[in-house]
Amino acid sequence: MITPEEAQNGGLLYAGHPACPGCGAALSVRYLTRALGEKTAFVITASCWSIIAGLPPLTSLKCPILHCTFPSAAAVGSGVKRGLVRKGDRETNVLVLSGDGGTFDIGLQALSGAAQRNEDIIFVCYDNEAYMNTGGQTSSATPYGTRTATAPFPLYQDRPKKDMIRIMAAHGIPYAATATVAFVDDMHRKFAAAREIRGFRFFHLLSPCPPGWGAEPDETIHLSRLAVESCLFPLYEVRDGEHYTLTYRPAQKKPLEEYLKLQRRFHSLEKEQLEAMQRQLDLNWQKLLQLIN
Ligand SMILES: Cc1ncc(C[n+]2csc(CCOP(=O)(O)OP(=O)(O)O)c2C)c(N)n1
Ligand code: SF4
Repeated sequence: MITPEEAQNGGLLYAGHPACPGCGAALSVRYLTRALGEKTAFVITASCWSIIAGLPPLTSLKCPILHCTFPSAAAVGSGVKRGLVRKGDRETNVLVLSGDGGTFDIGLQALSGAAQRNEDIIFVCYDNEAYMNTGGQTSSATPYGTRTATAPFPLYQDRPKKDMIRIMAAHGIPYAATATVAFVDDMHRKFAAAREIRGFRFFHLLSPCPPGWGAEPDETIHLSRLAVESCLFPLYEVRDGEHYTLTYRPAQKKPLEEYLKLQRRFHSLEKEQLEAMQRQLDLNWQKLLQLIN
């Protein structure tokens, strides 16, 4: 549980950063760095976060940052960590921060390699469900039914979202977890736990993006909560690739439509498509419950 002192501090993120109002990706980093502490170094891929981190000599993060290309992210993170250890620093957390495009698509090869080698790094995917920094193109994290810049009306994403946690768990890594900004205590507890674990740790953070999702900036927390309460984005963790634990169980599952109707990216959906999405969600939720130990 986050302490009152921790809740007061802004983590490693300065105020006045250039993210859009209501940016879930910026909030995620504010919260997760409260748990990781000052001895953290960031490796950041090309993404909105390379802008949010600030153009040198300005910075929004109170820690070292290395910007890298998409495909190399996990390899660069591994190299930074090994270099620090070589210099006698075993303490600093090396955190690779990447969007869903950089994680689910372009960086997947190096990510899989680093996970398989069990490199001692924390890989964080903030998932805004498209390539937002370049105008909102479809990624393989974009959910079925979404209108994106590369799927203009009347087209929409017609493939399901990749299940990244299951892909990472299949590598047998020590720790993988989902988290999102409406559940600050849950996120804090998971990053505090990850800090104490050695080896590869992976986080999938659902991060609402008001301009990209066609949502109001003050709805970010509400959307994040609805995603969890509808069981669209369950909160859980997986240890050693096989021990699945649900960290929050909604008392009553909310209808998916409540979440979708607040976002213009879903407004062209027909009733049949909405029903198909609800059916798929129900199936995914049942499949996850079967994995819970
Ligand atoms: C190999 C490569 N392809 C394309 C680009 C252009 N590019 C820069 S940022 C970006 C979008 C990144 O999307 P994502 O990883 O989802 O992060 P977000 O922008 O949503 O934060 C793209 C396509 C690039 N820098 N490198
Ligand atoms: S486009 Fe979205 S992810 Fe990027 S800074 Fe703005 S709100 Fe954040």
